[in-house]
Amino acid sequence: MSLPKEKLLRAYRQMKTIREFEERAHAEIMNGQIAGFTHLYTGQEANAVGVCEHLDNDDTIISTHRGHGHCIAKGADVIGMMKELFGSSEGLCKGKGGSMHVADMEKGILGANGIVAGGPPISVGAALAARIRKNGRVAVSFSGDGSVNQGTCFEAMNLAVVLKVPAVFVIENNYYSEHTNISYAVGCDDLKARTEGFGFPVFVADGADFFSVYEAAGKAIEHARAGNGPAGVFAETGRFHGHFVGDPQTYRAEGELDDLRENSCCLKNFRTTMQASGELSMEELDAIDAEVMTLIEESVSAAKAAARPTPEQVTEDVYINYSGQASA
Ligand SMILES: Cc1ncc(C[n+]2csc(CCOP(=O)(O)OP(=O)(O)O)c2C)c(N)n1
Ligand SMILES: [Mg+2]
Repeated sequence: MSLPKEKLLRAYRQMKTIREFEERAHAEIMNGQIAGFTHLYTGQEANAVGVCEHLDNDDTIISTHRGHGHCIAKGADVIGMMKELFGSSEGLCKGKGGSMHVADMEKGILGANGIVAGGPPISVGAALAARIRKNGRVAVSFSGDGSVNQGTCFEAMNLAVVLKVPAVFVIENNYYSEHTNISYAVGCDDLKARTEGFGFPVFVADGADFFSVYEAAGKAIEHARAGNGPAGVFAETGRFHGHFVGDPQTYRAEGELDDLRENSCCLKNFRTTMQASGELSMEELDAIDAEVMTLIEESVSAAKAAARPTPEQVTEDVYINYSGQASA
């Protein structure tokens, strides 16, 4: 698959930004600088970027508890996100969302979501709004292998077909739901066929390969945008950290993590593909690496220096009245 150079550079930059954001967040959590429960997306970057590179600003995404990567890929401001993780009132959600509830309506980011399979129904609502308004938007939900046996996921998939709405269900199979392997949790061994049973096409991707995800997501999004109803993407992927930061990961096989980092790294795979095709030089990619490291450093310094909420601000935006006036 051949893409314009600008697009290639951007895709790599986005994946690298997610990787370094997550690795730095990990370090800052371990240092005690970031409070709260955090799930890192390291290893899965190609999925978020391969999908979001097809989306416009006004298309919507809904994410999961492992949502930093989806938000960055959809265009969330990295400094605003780091401030959010640090609980600053200057954060994207004034420090009240934190890691698991980053949102930015201006960017079509309807929010990360702590409820497993809470996203698919929301994306059907967003897709129905797009269909009624005839604005050509698509609504993407990202969810994990742990979401696929949830009733909300089934209901959303069925309703999307019935209403023929432009919803795209992206399922990232990282083989674990918390500490339980998919082989134990899912009763059938052909999830693609089971999902297609709802009545929409599902495109399969290698989640460690940006180009594979980009191609599969392109077909699914084109299908939905053209008014043919929902579509799905199934990507096999791997998370390089535990379920949450601090997870001792005793359920992993020996050598599993080393193998993942060595053989399922989307950044390494991207570099290998570029080296073989000659479309980008390693120097160009190194320059992006350096710029990303500077941005991440800047985001942490800004987050550490940023204001913390005052006692008065803590109770702002807690309730809303439906005449449109926020109340304390
Ligand atoms: C409805 C619901 N049930 C259980 C949980 C607890 N929980 C949080 S994350 C998680 C596992 C999700 O696995 P998966 O969907 O594969 O996503 P991953 O963590 O692998 O990204 C569970 C069971 C929850 N948050 N919501
Ligand atoms: Mg999973």
